[in-house]
Amino acid sequence: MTDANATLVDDLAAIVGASHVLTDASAIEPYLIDCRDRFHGRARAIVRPATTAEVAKVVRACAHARVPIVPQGGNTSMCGGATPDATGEAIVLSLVRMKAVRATDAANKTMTVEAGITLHDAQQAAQEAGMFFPLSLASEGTCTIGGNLSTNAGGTAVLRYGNARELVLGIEVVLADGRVLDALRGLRKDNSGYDLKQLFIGSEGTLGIVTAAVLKLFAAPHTRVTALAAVESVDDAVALLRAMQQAAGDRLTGFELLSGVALSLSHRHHPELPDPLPGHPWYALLQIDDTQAHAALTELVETALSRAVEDGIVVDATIAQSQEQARKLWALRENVSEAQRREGPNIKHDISLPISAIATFCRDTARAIDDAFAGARLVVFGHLGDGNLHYNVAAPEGVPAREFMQRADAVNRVVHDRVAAAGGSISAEHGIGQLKRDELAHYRDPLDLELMRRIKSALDPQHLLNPGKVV
Ligand code: 2HG
Ligand code: ZN
Repeated sequence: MTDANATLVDDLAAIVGASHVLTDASAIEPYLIDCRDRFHGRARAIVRPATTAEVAKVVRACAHARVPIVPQGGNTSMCGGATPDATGEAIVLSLVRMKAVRATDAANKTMTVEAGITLHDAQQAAQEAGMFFPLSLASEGTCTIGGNLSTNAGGTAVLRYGNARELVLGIEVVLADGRVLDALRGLRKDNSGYDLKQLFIGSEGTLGIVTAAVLKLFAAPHTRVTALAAVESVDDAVALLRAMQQAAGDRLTGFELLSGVALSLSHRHHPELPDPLPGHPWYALLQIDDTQAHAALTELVETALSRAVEDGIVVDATIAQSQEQARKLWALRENVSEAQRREGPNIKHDISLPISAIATFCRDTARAIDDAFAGARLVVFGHLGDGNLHYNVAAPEGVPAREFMQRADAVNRVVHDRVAAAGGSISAEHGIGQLKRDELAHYRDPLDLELMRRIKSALDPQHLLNPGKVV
């Protein structure tokens, strides 16, 4: 360790306590590798403050020493957004000790939490207060609210409740110079100038470090119906989405698409889960919720699905008869990503498109991938109700997964060119991180990028916050 680094580490230890500045190689390793094992970074130290005031002091010390800071929550980024680069210049600022629920307000339907609370614990806290926080995603046991906000996380209930962006009324942010922006307001209407919080939400820790947030809560659902429908094509899945929206209105909370390949993969790794409608090319998993305890939702869904069968949109369908059956259907969906990971690395595309363009996109892109990379296996699933697909491409049978990953740039070009042509986005809910920085530069309008860089320079003139991410 150089003298300058030793001094900084001492200064940081004086702020957060020596036991919360980690430098030992084995202790820091988990913070340096992303959850997909794509990026192996290095860092001077992992620093774990317990309060906003400590975060502010750490940032001030680093700004003074010109040391970069990589903010980190649960380290579940799909794009290496929370992992430091390989230079070893940065510190990782882990927010996991900041997990307090600072306040709940039943009349205002809000809850103020710190950034390091896991999404699961935030959901639990809302439930204990008799309310509901709807953000829901597969990594909710590990990911944190700070990370959810920094990436504007989506998940499986966006159709009804919106992305993280729509679920936040106020935030507290430590700025690059160590000052604290206290915008922890719980207002549903506030037109007093620029909406600064929205600048920080989705900026992946490149403009400031979110330390707390006022979250919007909702009335808890008391009746829930989950159904799985087998369909012949993506066109039919889109037609079913429209039919269900017509039948259930905004009670349609989630509408997920799964290819037969994706569902079988999940099932292969979880043979204990049911396989109620085997052998179809596509599936839709849908959930309808009502705040009333005895809403006649099952009848509504049965009628809508029967009509869809009569109309030739749905081939077969099943409705979960118990909460346990519903949980298992959802587990089949939520385990797809993990099942894919167990098969080896794959080339992920987290894309969004106008829903009306999705079926054509899927047809054209499947053909183009097969022409260019014969035998490559598509694992397509995602949040059809939001126009968001995980269009993942895995190695052909017999080709080692790591070897196929070397073709990622060429595969990305085939997929993302078609996304761009259809007016879509190359990142729907996973963010940009370090994985998609070049793709962003390739596809975003130069004026968009110029404005982003100007905002970055204005808020972080020394470029110390999460360097190498987003822009
Ligand atoms: C999901 O929807 C996650 O399951 C992960 O966003 C997607 O692994 C993926 O590609
Ligand atoms: Zn997803």
